[in-house]
Amino acid sequence: MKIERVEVRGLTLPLKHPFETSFGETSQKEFLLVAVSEGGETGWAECVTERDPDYLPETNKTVLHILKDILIPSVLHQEIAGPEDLRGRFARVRGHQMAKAALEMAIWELRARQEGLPLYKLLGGRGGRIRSGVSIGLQKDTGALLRAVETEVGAGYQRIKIKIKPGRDRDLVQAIRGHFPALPLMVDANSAYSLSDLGLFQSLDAYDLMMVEQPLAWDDMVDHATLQRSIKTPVCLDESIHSAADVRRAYSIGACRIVNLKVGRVGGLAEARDLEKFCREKEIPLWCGGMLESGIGRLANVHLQSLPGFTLPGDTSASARYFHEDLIDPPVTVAPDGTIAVPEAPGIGHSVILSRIERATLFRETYR
Ligand code: OSB
Ligand code: MG
Repeated sequence: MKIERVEVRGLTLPLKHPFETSFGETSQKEFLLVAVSEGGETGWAECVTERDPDYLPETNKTVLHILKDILIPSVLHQEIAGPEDLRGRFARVRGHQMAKAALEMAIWELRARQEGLPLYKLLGGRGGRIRSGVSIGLQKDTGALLRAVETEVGAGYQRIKIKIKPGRDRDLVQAIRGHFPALPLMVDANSAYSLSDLGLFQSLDAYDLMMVEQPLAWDDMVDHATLQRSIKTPVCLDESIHSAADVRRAYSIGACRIVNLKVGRVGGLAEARDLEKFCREKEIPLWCGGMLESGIGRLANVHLQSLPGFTLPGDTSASARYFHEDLIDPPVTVAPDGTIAVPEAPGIGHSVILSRIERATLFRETYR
């Protein structure tokens, strides 16, 4: 392959409802899209960074810098064997996984279109349907949370995740369990706690949660291992996992029993495949996280989840939960049985609607 043109766009899309986590509230999604072209064909990918470094250190501006000054020059007009080749090319750059993933995923998508294959086939997935779960942000009060849970259970989602933060944790879980005793339920703390909260997590053992996601610091594994030894509920790592090697390390010290994979967080699809293989071989339950993606990133997650190592429902839910009008057509929909169809058309498999992208675009940079 020889990439002839790369376009990076900054977009803004209003979220239907503000999404609140322990690190803050988002009501307007600000994100980057990368488009790579060769011989009249274009591949698309979405970057998972946000404006501020409150989930992980990368931001839209650090990604722009790394793409423009380092990663794009390393691929533009160069002979590339294929998308698998990019990890090696990007290896000298430390960190910046989200920037690497955005460019790498666009090249995977381009390759899939060139070969006339759905992305999942290139990745070694099975196609068919994937199991969908849902992530519910912090709500204004417990009543609002219970109504949101009821709505999503009614929509068919196979498991419900709620966000927690100090002072808004045990009571929320207790209230949900009061109304939905058998619901597959989990909590995500986004690193809001420390080991001094051990008592809280021990008390959560009483509620039969599927897991507690990233309770402790975003850059920690050792404290998570201490916590996991002291509670029965499985710990799941999100923010702490930046590579397949990180999963190997976490596994070797018992820092978690379940893994959340986000392609942007691990630097791309090639790394994601290695991580999936490790989890499959070690029988570590794995699922795919989400970052409130538009349809472009959402569909890439759908394809990836048809790999057999994804044994638990992910955070990929319907486009309509987030956006009035998604950037793809048709939007991602979830069937009443809580599953999503893996597209069969080339690339991500739904049409990218350029007029909607144009309308949401704040700026655009083209490299030739
Ligand atoms: O921790 O999984 C997370 C959204 C933004 C940043 C971090 C997270 C999330 C979610 C939402 O939980 C998942 C989704 O619905 O896309
Ligand atoms: Mg999380």
